[in-house]
Amino acid sequence: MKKSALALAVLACAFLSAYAQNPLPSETPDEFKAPVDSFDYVKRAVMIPMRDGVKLNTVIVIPRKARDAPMLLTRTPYNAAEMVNHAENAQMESILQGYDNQPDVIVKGGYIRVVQDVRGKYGSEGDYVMNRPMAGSPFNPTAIDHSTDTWDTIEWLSKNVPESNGKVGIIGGSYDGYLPLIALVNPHPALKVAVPMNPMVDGWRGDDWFHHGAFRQINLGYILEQVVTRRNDARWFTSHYDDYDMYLRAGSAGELARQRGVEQSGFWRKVVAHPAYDEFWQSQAVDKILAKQPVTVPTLLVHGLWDAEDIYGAIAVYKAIKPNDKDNKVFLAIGPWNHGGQDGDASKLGPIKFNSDTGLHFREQILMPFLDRYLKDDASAPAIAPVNAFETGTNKWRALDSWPAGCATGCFIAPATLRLAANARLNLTNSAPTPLAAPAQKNAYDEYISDPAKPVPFRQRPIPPFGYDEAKGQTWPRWLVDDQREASGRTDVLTYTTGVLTAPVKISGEPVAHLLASTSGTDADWVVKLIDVYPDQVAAQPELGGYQLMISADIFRGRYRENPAQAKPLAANTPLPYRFALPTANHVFLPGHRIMVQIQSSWFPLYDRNPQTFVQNIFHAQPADYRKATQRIYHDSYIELPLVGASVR
Ligand code: PG9
Repeated sequence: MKKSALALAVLACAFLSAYAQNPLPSETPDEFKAPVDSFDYVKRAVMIPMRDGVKLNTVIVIPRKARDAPMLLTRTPYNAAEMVNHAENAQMESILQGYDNQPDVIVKGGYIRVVQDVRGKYGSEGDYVMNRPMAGSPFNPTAIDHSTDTWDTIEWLSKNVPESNGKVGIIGGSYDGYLPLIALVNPHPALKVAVPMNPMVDGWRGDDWFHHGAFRQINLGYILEQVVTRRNDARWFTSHYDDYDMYLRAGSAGELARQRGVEQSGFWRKVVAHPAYDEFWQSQAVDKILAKQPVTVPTLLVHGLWDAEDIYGAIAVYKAIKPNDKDNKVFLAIGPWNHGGQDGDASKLGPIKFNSDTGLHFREQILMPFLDRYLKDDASAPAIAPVNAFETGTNKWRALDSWPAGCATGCFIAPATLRLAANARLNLTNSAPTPLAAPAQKNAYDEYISDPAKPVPFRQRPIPPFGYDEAKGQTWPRWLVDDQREASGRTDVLTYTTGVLTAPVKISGEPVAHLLASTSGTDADWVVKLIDVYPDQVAAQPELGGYQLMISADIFRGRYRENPAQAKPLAANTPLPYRFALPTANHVFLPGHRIMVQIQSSWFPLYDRNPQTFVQNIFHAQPADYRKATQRIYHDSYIELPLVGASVR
């Protein structure tokens, strides 16, 4: 008995002393070793040192059997780790699904995938500055910018990834499309190709922040979330089911920003300080920056005809650098895409069908051969045409030598005139327009009351919040193909329409709005929409009967009519000429269709309201500044069209 008691006592002591040290042993190992040997890839996360010592989080995904493989780099402010971890999966193509990755191209091509957090975001060190101005510019006194960070990154990659051939391509869309453009400034010798898709290029003229001076207040949430925390933890919130109500109740964009804490964003304070196209915006315009650079790196610019976010950038850069392209290294792909639409299935957009998956065509027939040719030195890879442009209306791809070009051979582009006329008529003439700058004949006019208390919705209400999750009803990405019928029925929207077309009318390039307009106020916004009106009945797709599809549309803030860098009040009740380009189109108005132009003075809440009385800075406009105005559009006004005609043989 005693012995067993003793033994028990010994056991108890041992247990108690063990218990005292480790009351309940953890079930977690000191270090978990992920069993990744079965994966078809190897993933490495490295901190790459920049020349100023800041280290950037860089995730490298290597196909398991890779040898001499080229590297495809994306630099991003949108979380590198997440971009290469779409799912916990043993398969490389599965983890690369989603934005910017082109998984089918990367995996079929055997590429090494590299994604890096830009400085100041997520896993990277350093400070974040939106679209960091170029080193040495008045707004960046340091020696560091995205060009130097990209150079240092490629220098490291070309020497520290033994599975690679030391060659790097850089690809990305939107902000990630702006970064490949900046990589072209003093490019690293191992940078062999750049693919800027839907790039942010000029935030004031026509990309994310303003269009011709009108502020895109729908991006207030982005300006908050993207800037105020390193990992985008802060969240914009909505307070109304209908975004229209939320923005209208707040009054000015500045007031809503104040209510939502956006003033804590350093970038917002810069936007408020620079409402005009001053040195702050001009010095950041990437087309202007690149126009001064030699073209040394083969570059494939990618543009979406219905890009709701950066519809200006790719074409602006193409126009800026193509004249310097002595060695034919600049390529352009234009598709019927919304923002980033080329990344996925692009067989249709909203109800508009393209009769083929234009996204797959882009990746297989344009992107893949382009990358193979320059990253693998694969001379056997088919050469792509200098320009591949999808022609909407006819749904045909066109291989062209340059842009704008209506066809490969046998056609020309000449200015035609869509002139406003009485009784809401629109007359198309093949003659070149007479510039409004000449003393305009003050013809008849049409007028409407623009009431800031009832701004024209940019889409049918209730308007869901900005977002990309269709499952939550966030259809922002495809709003440019919304039916414009609702607007055409409003008394504060002027609508002009041609008769039914009996022959196709093709346009390739930028339509230009020439308005002769007056306002009873001292400031005004002018919105011009060029619209394809479908036949009253479309048997194959009944919902397209009478559909009013925007082909090209934009807004112009009147205060900048003389000088985008200097806002000036408008002379009230005085017909004044306005001229502004609309986004690029490559469209055929088919027989049986009609051409329509709509003109209005607000596009809400996408753009902030113009108070219609001149104030120094609209971000600070007070409720009393917002007043109704009587707008007059004179029939001298016209839209200059880049009309494609068959050349006389
Ligand atoms: N260019 C896109 C964007 C920028 C700013 C606001 C909203 C969108 C993008 O980088 O996704």
